[in-house]
Amino acid sequence: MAQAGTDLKLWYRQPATPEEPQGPGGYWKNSKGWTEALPVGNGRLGAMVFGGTHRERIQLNEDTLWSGNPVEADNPHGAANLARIRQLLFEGKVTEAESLLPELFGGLPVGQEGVDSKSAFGAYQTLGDLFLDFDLAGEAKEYRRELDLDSATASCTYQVGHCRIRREVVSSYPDQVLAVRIEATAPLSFRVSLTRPENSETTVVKGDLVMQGQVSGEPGTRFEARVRIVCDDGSVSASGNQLEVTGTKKATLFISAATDYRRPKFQEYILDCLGKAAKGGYWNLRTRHLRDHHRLFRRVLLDLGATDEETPTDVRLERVRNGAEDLGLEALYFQYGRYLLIASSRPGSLPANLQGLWAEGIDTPWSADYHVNINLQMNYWLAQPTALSECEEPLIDYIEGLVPSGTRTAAVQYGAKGWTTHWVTNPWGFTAAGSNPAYGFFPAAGAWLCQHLIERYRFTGEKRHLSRAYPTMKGAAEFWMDFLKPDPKDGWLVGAPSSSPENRYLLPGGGSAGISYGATMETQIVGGLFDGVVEACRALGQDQKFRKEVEAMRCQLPPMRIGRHGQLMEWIEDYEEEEPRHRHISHLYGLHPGSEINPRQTPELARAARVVLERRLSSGGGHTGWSRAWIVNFFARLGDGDTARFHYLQLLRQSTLLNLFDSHPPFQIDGNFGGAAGVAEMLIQSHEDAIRVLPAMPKAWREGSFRGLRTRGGLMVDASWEDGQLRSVALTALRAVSTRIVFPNPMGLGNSTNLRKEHVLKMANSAKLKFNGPPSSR
Ligand code: FUC
Repeated sequence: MAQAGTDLKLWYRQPATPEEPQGPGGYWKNSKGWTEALPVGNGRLGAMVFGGTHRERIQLNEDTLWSGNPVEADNPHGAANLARIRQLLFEGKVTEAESLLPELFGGLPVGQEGVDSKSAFGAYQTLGDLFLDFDLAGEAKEYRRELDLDSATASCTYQVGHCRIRREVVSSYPDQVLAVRIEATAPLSFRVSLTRPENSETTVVKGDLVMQGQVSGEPGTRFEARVRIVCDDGSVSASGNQLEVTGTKKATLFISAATDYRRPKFQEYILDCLGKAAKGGYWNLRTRHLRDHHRLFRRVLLDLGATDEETPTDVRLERVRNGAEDLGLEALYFQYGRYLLIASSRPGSLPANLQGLWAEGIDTPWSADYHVNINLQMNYWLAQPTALSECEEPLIDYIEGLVPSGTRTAAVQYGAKGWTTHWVTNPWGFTAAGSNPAYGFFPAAGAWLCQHLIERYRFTGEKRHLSRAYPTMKGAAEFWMDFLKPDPKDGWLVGAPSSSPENRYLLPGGGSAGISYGATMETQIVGGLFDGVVEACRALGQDQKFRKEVEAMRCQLPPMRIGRHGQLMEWIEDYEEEEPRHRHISHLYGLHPGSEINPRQTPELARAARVVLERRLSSGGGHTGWSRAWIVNFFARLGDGDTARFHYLQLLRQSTLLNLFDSHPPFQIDGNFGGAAGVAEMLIQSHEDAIRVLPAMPKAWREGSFRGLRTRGGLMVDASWEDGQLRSVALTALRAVSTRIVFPNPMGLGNSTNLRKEHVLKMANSAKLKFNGPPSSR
């Protein structure tokens, strides 16, 4: 499939600002140059390529390079104290409950608030930096640096004197190595070094450059990175702890790295990968890399009708910030989200963390961990609709991996069956509660993660996946079946204590509180989990007795209610929020990513959801990248394409760095993924009882097309439009399909003149259907 007509390159006329890596601890904000550098990755090995002319810096990551260790942080008295805390909340003694909460019920302090990489909670850290120091006399000219999303290659070309130089960097999934290819028109000489801010030593071993070390923790993750240089001409020699390359016109650096996190014999694994890759040579590696990447990336095409490959990306971004229209950049940002997911999450890797795969320092922002009160979930919103199901596998594995410690947390902390987790997790299985009332007590995080398990089934229909996921979903439901209790006023089943992530509310008598009971988001998430479990029991034909119990409890959850401003209430009472612009808009979970609220079946709640958005936005909300991205998805679900696009543009204008990374600030990748997911929501929706094509089409996207988007129920959809009118839709059934399809304007099957806005679909597996709109007025 050709990708013509769409922008698929980020490019620049200058290298990323060449900043030296700082020592440990200095990275919370990321160096300026680092967010100009360009990312490549294969899910496991990541690199940020600076493209320097005389000194190249390639900052490296390996997905399991985590400090810290497993730790039991559940409060051993939690279960015994729960009833008291709950009783105080039910009696309206919120301040008292909140003051006792950290001590009586909070998790043990292990630094899980994510600021100290030396704590047991740990942090995701840089692997180190690879430097290439070229012996070049004179200034570089005719410089160009780019990241080609279609080939997943970062490259730079320039000229010094009469020597033309081209370098390209790929991270190969099939070969599990990074490769740097260097070609020059005259012999080049350069030194190669590997460094890390702490805990490492670099030596030359049998001609390879080898960096080894161990980070803090008990016992602390051991790691190794190894560079092997293969030159077509010239020579390679050791010089202290560096390699020296002399007089080459063509050379390849093969780089592999691993830790003992998942492989006790990680050093053998590295040697094996390097040996195979180097033996086959760069061009064979590149061929395998392209085949692998194209298989995923080329499944989806988005063309918004305009492209501008002549203007550098930083200049385009600046123009958009100043109000210019650049539809090509809007399409590019969408595809960049898909690119970044392919690069940071592949079968066998850990899921994309707060920074995907790319982290510069030792004390990384929020430990670059897995926050699960929005961030990790947002990272995967685009996986199913944009045809990257494989890339979601690390998340599925990760959720399962939380169950053993989450079961302990449920038992120790709550005396409950099943499993749960709270607002932050890490690859060491951290699931305990925190001690801060506004964010530490979010036991609905486990249930929220389970949404990805059932949604994957809704999209793919994979029974094997569902059978595997069902025990995890059931365990999450069992926790809630134990934890929910009738509230004293209405008898609804509610969680207590309960929070609306990170937000606090004003108490009628003065002061504020972060906990309550039956917070709206929690109820929505638990309702969604129960629905998912019921659906899974039916689909698998098992556990019918349990299903009935779940159904019975589902009916007793509190209804969503509308408050004094006409807003959907965030808490069980109509409280005012302490921070009206709060970045978490948790109670709209039911609108997105849940599906309880929509303009057709629940118009009043949809209106109340809009009031929430208006109130947040009029107080300055949407100020973090991920929050803005969520707002894009909300408006798309409300069917308001123009407002959705306005916020998509705000994401580009206010929360996007020069390499198009999302900025919280600092860099945080969730906004990239959430923004791309928002575009998919504007183009196609399938969360109700029908497939809706162009459900939230912005007027500014006058003409265009997409190919390859996926829906729940198993359809692949291609569509094109002109003057805002849908012109053609092609459907491919990826399994037997039975649904309705709804168009924004009348469409007819094939060449039929019988045009309607809605059709009933029954398609056999692999069947194709084509709908056409009325003849174009042009
Ligand atoms: C959530 C958010 C913060 C930040 C952090 C990593 O808890 O509230 O804004 O994104 O995760």
